Formats: sequence, structure tokens, C-alpha cells
Amino acid sequence: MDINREYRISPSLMCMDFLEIKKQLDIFVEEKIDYLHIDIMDGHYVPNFTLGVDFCNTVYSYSNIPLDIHLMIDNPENFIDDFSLFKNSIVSIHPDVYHHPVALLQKIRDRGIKSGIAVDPYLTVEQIYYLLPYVDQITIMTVNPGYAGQRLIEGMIEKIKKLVLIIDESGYRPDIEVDGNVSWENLPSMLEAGGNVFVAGTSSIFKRGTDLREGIRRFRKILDDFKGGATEV
Ligand code: S6P
Ligand code: MG
Repeated sequence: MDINREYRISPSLMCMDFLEIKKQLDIFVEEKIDYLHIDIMDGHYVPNFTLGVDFCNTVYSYSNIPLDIHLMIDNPENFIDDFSLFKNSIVSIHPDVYHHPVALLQKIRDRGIKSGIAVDPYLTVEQIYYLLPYVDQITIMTVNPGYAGQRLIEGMIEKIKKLVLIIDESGYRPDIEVDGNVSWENLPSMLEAGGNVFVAGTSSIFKRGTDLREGIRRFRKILDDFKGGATEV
């Protein structure tokens, strides 16, 4: 894997304290957070509802931080235009939800933003091989889509390693995002496996009792130490 990879933190905004949104966005800006991970759920594809286009608009216009939009919805083809308005941002679809994912990914890139796929725990990395030319980021779901606060699904670290192998062989260089239970305990093995973008939720920076700024700095230090060759936490 490329040693010049960038390591990024993408806080999951569904885990925010919604009574303190502005304060937390200020911290993200001050701490130079790379992405804001926004989970979009429709109550059909996943059994939950979360955030929507208005929320994306509000946090993007206030913070100017690129959005990492994770669509967990049926009929994503109807909503690409709505979610592709944010410069330097990325829109990810679950490829198994639509008959022609290549066309959808092309459509996202045609809007001038980055395209991504989120890979459900049951899918194999071989199943997404032919999507590699069309994606800037691959999100390995390490929990079932739908809720924050779940436990890491067995086998998913192994899957990240397998993904690295097929990516290396392909010559494409998408980012590998890890989404779900990225805890202080799990982060080192997710890094070792080959992830480089990490969704930070209730397992780390939004953990009860954690100071958000300190949590981000602790997270960043783990990434920096890893990049610098040290893997100790
Ligand atoms: C799950 C969603 C995720 C969660 C994230 C929360 O459907 O896609 O992005 O928000 O996993 O983090 P944690 O640390 O609570 O698992
Ligand atoms: Mg997500």
C-alpha cells in the first residue's frame, strides 16, 4: 500500500449532541477535521431515520468542511442531484441497492464530486472488483448499517486486508474508509489492516464523558504515530 497515504478522521454527525451543534462544528474547524460523515437513512433500506439534505446544507455552509455523505436509502438514483452540491465532498452508495451501480457512480462524478461505495458486511471484496475504476473511496462497513453504538462484526478486519490486496493488484488507489465501532481498541488493527479514513462515533470522540477536542487529538495522534511508523497507542 502507498506509504504516502493521507489518514483522515470523519466524525459521524448522527452521534453529535444536537443541542450543541454549532459548538461542535467550531471544534471540527479549529481541529482541521477532514470530513464530516453524514448518515442518510430512509427507514426502508435500513430500519432507522437520521439526517437529510437540509442538515447537509446547514453544516456545510457553516463549516465549509467537505461532507462524507453515506446514503443508506432505497432509490439513491432519485437523490444524487440533491446530495452532490457540496464541493470537495463525497457521496457513497450501497452498490447492492441499485441494478446499475456503475451508472450511478458515473453520475456522481459527473456532478464534479467524489464517488464512493459502502460495502455491507455480507458482500465480498471480489463482488466490488469491477467498480474500482469508478470510486474514490470504499467504505468497509464493520457493523450493520442502521445504528451507531454497535459491536465490530467478526471477519471485517480480514476483509479490509483482502480489499488492500485487490486494490494493489488493480492499480487504482481509492481511499479505504472504515465505518462502525472504530474504538480506541479497534483502531490500531483497522489501521494495520489498511484503512486510511475512519468514521469516529460513539466508540471514540463521541463516547460519553469524552471531551470532543481531546478525543479528536487522541485520535489524530494514533493516526500520526502510525504514519510515522509507530503503532503503539
Ligand atoms: C451506521 C452508520 C455509521 C455510524 C457509526 C457510529 O449505519 O453508517 O456511520 O454512525 O458507526 O460510530 P460508532 O462508533 O457508534 O459505531
Ligand atoms: Mg456511516
